[in-house]
Amino acid sequence: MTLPTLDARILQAKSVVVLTGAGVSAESNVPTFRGADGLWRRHRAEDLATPEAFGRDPRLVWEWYDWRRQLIATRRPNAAHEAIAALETYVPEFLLVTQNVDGLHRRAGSRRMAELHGSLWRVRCLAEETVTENLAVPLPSLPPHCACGAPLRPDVVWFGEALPTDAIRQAWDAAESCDVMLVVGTSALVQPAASLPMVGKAHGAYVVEVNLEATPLTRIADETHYGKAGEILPRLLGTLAQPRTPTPSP
Ligand code: BV8
Repeated sequence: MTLPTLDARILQAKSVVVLTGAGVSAESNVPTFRGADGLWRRHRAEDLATPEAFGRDPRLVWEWYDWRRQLIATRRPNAAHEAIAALETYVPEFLLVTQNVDGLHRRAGSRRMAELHGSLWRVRCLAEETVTENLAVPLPSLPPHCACGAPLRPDVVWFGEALPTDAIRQAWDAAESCDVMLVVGTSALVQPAASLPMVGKAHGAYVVEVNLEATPLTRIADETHYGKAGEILPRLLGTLAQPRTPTPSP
């Protein structure tokens, strides 16, 4: 008995979740966290992506984020982002759950999305707690300040910080009820995001992993496809990776 192809399985699915990590942006030349050119290589996560680091040296932390914003501003979504954005238009109940903060999924057209770790392109006032979009590249001053005079922080989730409740609830609910979960470009090391595929599997989802290498998730995945997401997703998803052609008006 031959297994249904993934696109056929997705077409029969009512609900699909896609979980992405930094690997989905690698072919846009955005450095991943733990790869050979990884972001953490030049900096230790503990030194920069924590509230303690920000409290100790907000300027150093903002220099790192401003550098990442400037780099990502010159990058474009790749075929993997585009395939995921197209897939969303074919599935009745679809949720993209991303750990990425680079904004490339949104630029590719993804809309039904939970950003578990926030976004580099939003800032939060430490006094008013207000969150605003900020696309300034480079930032005019480091650390930037709110109009009220208080310092701003990146609206991202640092290590030791809780994830946004609405995003994590949305992701957990979707993982518990999806028929297919596609996991793309994550080392599956960072919690609680890394637990989502196990939640999906435990509730009967068919789990498909796309990665350059094996991860802690590989042993529970129903399928693992080794290679670059920008090459594999269009092949795996077939016509579902192509934007819907608008039906010509009669
Ligand atoms: C929390 C935003 C509690 C900032 C990030 C349980 C067990 C163990 C540890 C913990 C646990 N619970 C909590 C922890 C601690 C910690 C944690 O998980 N630590 C790990 C390192 C062990 N978790 C937390 O602190 C979380 N908070 O749990 O708080 C709490 C609860 C209530 C109240 C208070 C507190 C917060 C975690 C979020 C941290 N923020 N980012 C920023 O970006 O600056 S995490 C950071 O890592 C990014 O978001 C990134 O996305 C994420 C995960 O990494 P990946 O995306 O997977 O990237 P990576 O480079 O690792 O891997 C890339 C993969 O792609 C590789 O597998 C590679 O092979 C593959 N690849 C590369 N190229 C391609 C490719 N695949 C396909 N195609 C390619 N071309």
